[in-house]
Amino acid sequence: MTPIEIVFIVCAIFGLLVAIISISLALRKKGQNTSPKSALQGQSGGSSSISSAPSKHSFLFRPLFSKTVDLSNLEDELIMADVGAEKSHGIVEKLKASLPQNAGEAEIKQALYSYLVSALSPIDRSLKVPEDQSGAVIMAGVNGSGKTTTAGKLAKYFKDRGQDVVLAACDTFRPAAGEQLEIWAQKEGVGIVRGKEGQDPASVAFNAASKLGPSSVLIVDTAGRLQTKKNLLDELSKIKRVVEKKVQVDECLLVLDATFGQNALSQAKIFSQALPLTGIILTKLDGSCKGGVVLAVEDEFKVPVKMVGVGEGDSDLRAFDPEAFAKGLTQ
Ligand SMILES: Nc1nc2c(ncn2[C@@H]2O[C@H](COP(=O)(O)OP(=O)(O)O)[C@@H](O)[C@H]2O)c(=O)[nH]1
Ligand SMILES: [Mg+2]
Repeated sequence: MTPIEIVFIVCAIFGLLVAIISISLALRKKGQNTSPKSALQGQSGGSSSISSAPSKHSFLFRPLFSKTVDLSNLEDELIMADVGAEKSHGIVEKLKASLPQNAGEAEIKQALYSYLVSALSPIDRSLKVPEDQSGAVIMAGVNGSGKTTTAGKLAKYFKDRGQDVVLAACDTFRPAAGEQLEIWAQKEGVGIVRGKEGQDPASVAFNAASKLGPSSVLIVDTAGRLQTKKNLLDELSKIKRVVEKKVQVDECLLVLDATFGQNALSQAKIFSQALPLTGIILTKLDGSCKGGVVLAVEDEFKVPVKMVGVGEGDSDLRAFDPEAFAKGLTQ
């Protein structure tokens, strides 16, 4: 073998190795992009790359059905996907009216998609907090539903919109709750007012409302202990009353853990007695739940799902988009 032939063979082997490494790297990257988590989180990919402004089509819901559906098992499948018995029955009756008895799965899914879009799209789901004057948002919900986390995410949302934010740590029962909110305030660079342990939550809310500048947003994080039903009701309505002495309360948001399914509804009913709810934020949709609970909660509380929580990070809050919802559910 001549020296030229040896050089030629070495170059060929080297070239082959470079090609193999490039192909395997490209395949690995593609595999990451199509992992179940990023598919769930929609077009924007991982949570860190998602913009804070709740965007359209940025979160696809999980498919509603666990098996092939036809008109005979549709109602059961909807109930199993947390839609709720009454709502499921109503939907199936509506679909049956427009579908042939032997309708196949594709036809049923298409009809369900159209029904969902036409039923959910006309509802106004915007947050009513003005950009050019001060406003307030009160968070309510059972312990662990995601109130404090969502308050932090909302702080980022309003701050990114150009507004000053003051967080009111009104869960004075547990010191850890105030600390948790304090961490969010530091992270997002917004103001916070905390009280002493056991302090009247309404007085903390009032102090925080007194600190608002022009076009600032007050976000009131509250406690959600259900053991003391009467106290909870009194506490929440008093918080709203005192805040209103200083600033208009634009939103009373019920925070619900979607993974609780139907149980989330029965637990949260009490909050609609305490506050005139204006919207729902469904959290933990990145978990194992099926999105059917959206239909059930709107039916139960007669207020719109305005946003959904899809992770623990500050950018993991999305506007609820009926079309993406219907598309994901019926895919
Ligand atoms: N995966 C996930 N976890 C969440 C979401 N929202 C809140 N959490 C977590 O749920 C737990 C309870 O949340 P927290 O805000 O303390 O609930 P609170 O008791 O209602 O204030 C915390 O571990 C949060 O990080 C979400 O959208 N997705
Ligand atoms: Mg909390």
